[in-house]
Amino acid sequence: MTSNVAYIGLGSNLDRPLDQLRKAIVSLSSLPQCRLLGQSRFYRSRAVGPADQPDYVNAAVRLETGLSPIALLDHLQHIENQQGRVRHIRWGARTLDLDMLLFGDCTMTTPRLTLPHPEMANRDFVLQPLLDLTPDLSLPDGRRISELRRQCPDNHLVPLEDA
Ligand code: J1C
Repeated sequence: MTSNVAYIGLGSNLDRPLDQLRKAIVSLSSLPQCRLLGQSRFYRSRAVGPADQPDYVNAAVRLETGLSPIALLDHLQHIENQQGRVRHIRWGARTLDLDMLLFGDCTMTTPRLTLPHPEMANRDFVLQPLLDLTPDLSLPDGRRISELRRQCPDNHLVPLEDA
């Protein structure tokens, strides 16, 4: 079996966000052909997008997986649906988002899946959790996550002490 290391970003700002993320991590850790290699700290972050919504909790996990990228995406969307993700307005409040940030060195652009995740480079709530997991991580094009983190806009990221 060929396996890859994938990084998944988690976000929520509705219905007890920290519980949503903890529950999603339990689901991710029991996916078929997958093994949870690590999880970041949990962070509170100010909403990017419309300002009239609660703060988010964000985190990331590192998974070893024998699944294909699309099969993994299917599972992520199933978990989102299980936790009651309703597609409201674009950039509005949400109970659970699961984003596939990186899948090995895979790069692809298809209607359902773009890798690496197109928006990760300028979001501190994605980059900092990745650095918790793998401080020397780089994108497939060689750019260092630590360098992107230094350059990206400040979104008032605060680690949750009691997480
Ligand atoms: C579609 N997709 O994207 S939802 C899906 N590539 O149907 C997929 N790599 O088919 C497709 N991973 O807006 C294409 N899905 O957290 C991928 N996110 C891929 C997954 N502020 C892919 N502070 C649409 N924190 C899909 N989040 C893609 N503000 C978009 C959910 C899954 C993330 C947000 C803070 C946040 C935000 C906004 C409102 C901008 C935030 C945060 C959606 N998250």
